[in-house]
Amino acid sequence: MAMDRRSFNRRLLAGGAVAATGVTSLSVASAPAATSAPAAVTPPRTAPAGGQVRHLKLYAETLPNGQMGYGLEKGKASIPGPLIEITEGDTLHIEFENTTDVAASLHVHGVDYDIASDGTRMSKSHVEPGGTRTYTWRTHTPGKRADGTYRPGSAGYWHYHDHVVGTDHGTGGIRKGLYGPVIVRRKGDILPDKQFTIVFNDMTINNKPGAESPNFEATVGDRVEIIMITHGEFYHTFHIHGHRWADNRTGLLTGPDDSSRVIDNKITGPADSFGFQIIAGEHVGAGAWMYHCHVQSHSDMGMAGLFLVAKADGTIPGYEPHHPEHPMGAGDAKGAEHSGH
Ligand SMILES: [Cu+2]
Repeated sequence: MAMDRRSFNRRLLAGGAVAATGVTSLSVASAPAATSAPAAVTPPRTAPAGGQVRHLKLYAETLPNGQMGYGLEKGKASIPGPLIEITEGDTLHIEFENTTDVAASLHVHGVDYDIASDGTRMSKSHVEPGGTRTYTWRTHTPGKRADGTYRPGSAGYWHYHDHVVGTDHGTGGIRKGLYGPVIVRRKGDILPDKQFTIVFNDMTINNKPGAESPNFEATVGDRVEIIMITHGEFYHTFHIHGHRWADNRTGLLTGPDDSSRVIDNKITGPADSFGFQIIAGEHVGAGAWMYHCHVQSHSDMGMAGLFLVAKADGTIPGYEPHHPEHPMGAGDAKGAEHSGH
């Protein structure tokens, strides 16, 4: 009897192992769509060494709808502002022109700058309406201090924002859209195929109300980089369906011995920023993958959008772009509210 049970258990175990192997080979079998994509078979490009002096022109503008944005050209301001990407060792001179009718500035996180480039009223580094000022951002590579301790480099996912509109903390400027992403690469960092910036600002995504939350498009196999920034009054949690990343500087594991935690959800508060790269649809395939704040009332109020991952032929299985004003099935969210009465 006992023997029987043991052999039964052994058979079950063996069966389980076979089943597990079957599942593994199944997922391998479904992977070719991803592995045969050009991005996966060609080694990704990597960041070259820094050390250059670069120049940029940046404008602060009032948008037709009363919001405000930064742009690289007059009349081309956007929310979020343009992605500014440099490499450790680079110096960037930004000639900033304020075309709005209020004082504004450019204040950056993460890089090195003199107090004259702080972008605050206290340091008189703001810009009056119609004025221009050059801000200088410097970066450095990691190394050793004179005392032998490790000195981190500037590499990271950072951001810039106004610091004077509305209040001396730029509360009005940030609320209206004066913010944008900064990436400082380290030599050898893997470069992505596509980049998307997602900013949770108060209860909006990229200053768009819930019904207009932005969607982002990629093809299976694309190496997609997400730059995630938070502003405003609340904490949020960033979650994306079907994809995971490493909770470290690059969002990528360096190998099997990298003990960084792999996550698919991250708490984020005002002025936090992080970034990561994912291979679109890896192990999960094409689809309309949701991304959203996972604070339930926030997602119910519309802090949710779609990561639209298409097959190589351009189709997205199961996705019907119905009701553009309710892309996330906001009716369900309303129903949930009603059921609360
Ligand atoms: Cu939230």
